[in-house]
Amino acid sequence: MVVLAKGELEQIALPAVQKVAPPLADVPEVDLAAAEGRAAAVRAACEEHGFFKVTGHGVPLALLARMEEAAAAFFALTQREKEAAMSAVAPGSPFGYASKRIGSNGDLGWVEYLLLGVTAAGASTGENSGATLPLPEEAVPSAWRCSFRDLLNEYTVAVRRMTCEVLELMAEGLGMERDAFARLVLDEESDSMLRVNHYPPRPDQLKQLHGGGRVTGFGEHTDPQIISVLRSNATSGLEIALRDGTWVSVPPDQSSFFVNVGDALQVLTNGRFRSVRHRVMVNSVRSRVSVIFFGGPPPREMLAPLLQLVGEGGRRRYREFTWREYKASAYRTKLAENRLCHFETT
Ligand code: GA4
Repeated sequence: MVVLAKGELEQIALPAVQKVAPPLADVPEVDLAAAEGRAAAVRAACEEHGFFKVTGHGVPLALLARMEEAAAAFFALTQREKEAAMSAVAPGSPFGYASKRIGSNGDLGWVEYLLLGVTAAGASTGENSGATLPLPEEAVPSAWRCSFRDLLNEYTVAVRRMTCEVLELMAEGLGMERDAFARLVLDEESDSMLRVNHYPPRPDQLKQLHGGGRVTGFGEHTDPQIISVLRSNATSGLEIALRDGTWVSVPPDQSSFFVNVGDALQVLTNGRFRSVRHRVMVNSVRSRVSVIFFGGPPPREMLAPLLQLVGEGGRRRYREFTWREYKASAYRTKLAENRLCHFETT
C-alpha cells in the first residue's frame, strides 16, 4: 500500500467512541435449491432489510476459491506492478486498479480494488477487451494456470446467471412477470460492473490515533444499481443499517452470497424494496477480500415506479429518469449522500 498523505488516516479512522456493531441476529436466508417458498422469502427480505444471504446458489465452490486465490495473488503484487498491470488494459477512471480513493469526490477508505466493466460476454477491462492481464506467471499458483482475466469472466458469467434467478424471484414475489427486472441485467447493453476489493488489516499507525479505534474500509453508502451480489472470504467487515438506523454486522460466510437491493430497484418497486445502506469496517488482524457483481440497466433505460406496484390512484414516489441520468448524478455525489432524494416526487 502507498504511504498515506498527512491527515488521510484520520479521515479513514472513526472516532474511538464509535460502538462496535452487534451481529445481525437473524440474517434472512434464501435457499435457491429449495422446492418452495423462495419468492416469498426473497420479497420479505427485500421489504424489511433490502438484504439477504443466498445459499444453494449452484455457483461451484471451487470457482469461488480460485477467484479468492487469484485476487489475493493480484493484491500481493507490488504497488507498481498492480498499477502497471491494470493501466495496460483498463481505460482509466472509474475502471482499473485504485488504492484508498473511492470515486472522484474525495472519499477515502482503507481499501484497494479493481473495478471492471461487464460486457455481454463477461468482465471487461475496457478497450483491449481481448487482452490478458499481464500477471507474472508466478503470481498465480500453478494449479490455477488460466489467466486472472479468464477467471474473472468465468466468475462473472456464473454470478450473473444466479443474479438473474434472484431477480426473477423478486419479480415473482411481487406478482410481476418473471423477467420484469432480470431483462435489464441480461440486456446486451446492461451497464453492469465487477468490483474486487481488498481490505488489509488495521494499520499500525492507527494505534497512535484515537487510542486505536475502528477503521473504515468502505464508508456507508447505498449502491446505485438494481442489485449487488457479494461474496467474501471468511473475514468479517460488512455492516448494514436497519430501518431504525442502527448498524449491525453481518457474519461472513465464504460459501454463500449476499444480495443488496440497489437504488434503481427501490425506484422500480416504488419504495417497496429498500436500497440498503451498508459499509465495510476493517478487521484488526485479517485481510478481507470481496468480489461484487453490480447488475445495472442499459444507460438508455427509462426508470420509474412500475405501474402494477403503484396501484390505481396510488402515489408515484419517484419521477421518471434514465439510468444514464441517475448514474451521472450519483457520480457527482459523495459516497454517504442520499442520492435518491433528488428524484423523489413532492
Ligand atoms: C457504490 C457502488 C459501486 O461500488 C460503485 C461505486 C462508485 C465508485 O467507487 O466509483 C461510487 C459509489 C458506488 C456511489 C457514489 C459515487 C460512485 C463512488 C462514489 C462516491 C462502482 C458505483 O457504481 O457506485
